[in-house]
Amino acid sequence: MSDRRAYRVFMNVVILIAVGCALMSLNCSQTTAKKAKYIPSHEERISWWKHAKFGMFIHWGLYSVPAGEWKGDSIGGYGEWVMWRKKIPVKVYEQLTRQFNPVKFDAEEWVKLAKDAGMKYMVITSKHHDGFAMYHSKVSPYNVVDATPFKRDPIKELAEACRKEGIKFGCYYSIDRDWHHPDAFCANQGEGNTWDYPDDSKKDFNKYLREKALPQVREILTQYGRLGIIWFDGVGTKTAEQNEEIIAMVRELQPYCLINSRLGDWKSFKWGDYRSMDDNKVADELLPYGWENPGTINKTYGYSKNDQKWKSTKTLIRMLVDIASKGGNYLLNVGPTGEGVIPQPSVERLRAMGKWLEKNGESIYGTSGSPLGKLPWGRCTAKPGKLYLHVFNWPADGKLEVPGLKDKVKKAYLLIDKKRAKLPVACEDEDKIIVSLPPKAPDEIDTVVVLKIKGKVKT
Ligand code: H79
Repeated sequence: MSDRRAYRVFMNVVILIAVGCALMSLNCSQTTAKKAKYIPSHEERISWWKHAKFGMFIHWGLYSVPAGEWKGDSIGGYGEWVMWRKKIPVKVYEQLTRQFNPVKFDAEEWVKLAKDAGMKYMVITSKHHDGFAMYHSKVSPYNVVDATPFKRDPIKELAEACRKEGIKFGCYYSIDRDWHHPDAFCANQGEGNTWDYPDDSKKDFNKYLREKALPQVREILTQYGRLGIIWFDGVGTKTAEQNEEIIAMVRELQPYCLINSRLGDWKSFKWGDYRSMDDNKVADELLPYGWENPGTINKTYGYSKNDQKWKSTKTLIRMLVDIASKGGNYLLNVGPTGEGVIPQPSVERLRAMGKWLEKNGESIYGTSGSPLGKLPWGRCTAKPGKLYLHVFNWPADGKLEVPGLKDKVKKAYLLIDKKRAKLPVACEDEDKIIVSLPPKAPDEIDTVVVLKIKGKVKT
């Protein structure tokens, strides 16, 4: 073989090896691409949420400006429904954009409040039924950055502040309802925009879905980093196929993002990762799946200046405990003003809840519901090897009866007692024990007695 020929053969081999390597690396990168599409199991997705138990819901939008009043009339009920209540024409409601300039808004402050309250996640309205996007949307100019003097993107600011503070961030999106869009037909008769767009037969719901709702959901899922939850609401019109399509989109773009059941259903748990109960509804008993109470501190979600029916701190703490004892989460709402301020009565109550959780958080976070059924004096939450007895009504004789427990109690003590001094425990009969308590309740709202149990709890 001439030198030239040998060189050519050599070069051919080099080229072959190079092409081979390139192909292999392409194959590798395809494998990586496949890996990136890994879909975590339901358990993997939901474990943080199950542990979290307590989150902040925020209803904030154009409706926060009229604040539950229209032309001097107080609307009562839900402030965020003012457009529907007063049948305000789109063209008139749109004028609210000019007044939306919440100069006092401070994302860090809101997130810090959630943290002080002991909340572990936050869900804010990115679009409510009024159709106004509270984030920078390219799909519709009817959004907070392009249409208001404020010009800032609160969703972006909150997402960043949450990331910094270790709070999971989620967005609420009213998907089937949109009073601004002429095609958003509403299956629940009368709850759509029937004043601007009276003829339902002319509405092409699919058009609304394709040109607004789905592209906006895509924006939310791609513009703000990892979302903990996409919280759908305003439902009842989409078909099962449309629901499936949305789930597929969420899973593709954000494999770890939770979807609540209101994607497709109000009254049952057919869709999504966990069940959102009706507004302010608590399950009657321990449920075998994740559920959440979307609750209000007063009556309204969106700010309403005449709604002063504030639940007491005692009620709110006991709600949280009741919900946890039934295996649920509490997504407790605040309705900031048009200036961007969370009402003081909400702030005070949330801080008080945080104080209680600082001392008693062990009996809430990461717990499962009560294995004991109904208890006459309060509620119970559980962790492996431990029961937390939440005593709402302190027994006058200092004897706390715990019915239905078949296990040997290794030790009983008060959760707030740093020394964990033993409380005397007597075994009355096979499945009832009696814990002797101090004469006065150390915490009148809820004193937690811990029972250390041998092995798994048997009831
Ligand atoms: O965002 C909050 C509510 O605005 C929303 N869900 C929570 C989280 C919600 N959308 N629809 N519904 C609740 C149920 C519908 C309730 C209604 Fe009514 C009863 C519509 C008409 C009668 C309540 C009372 C709203 C207006 C009057």
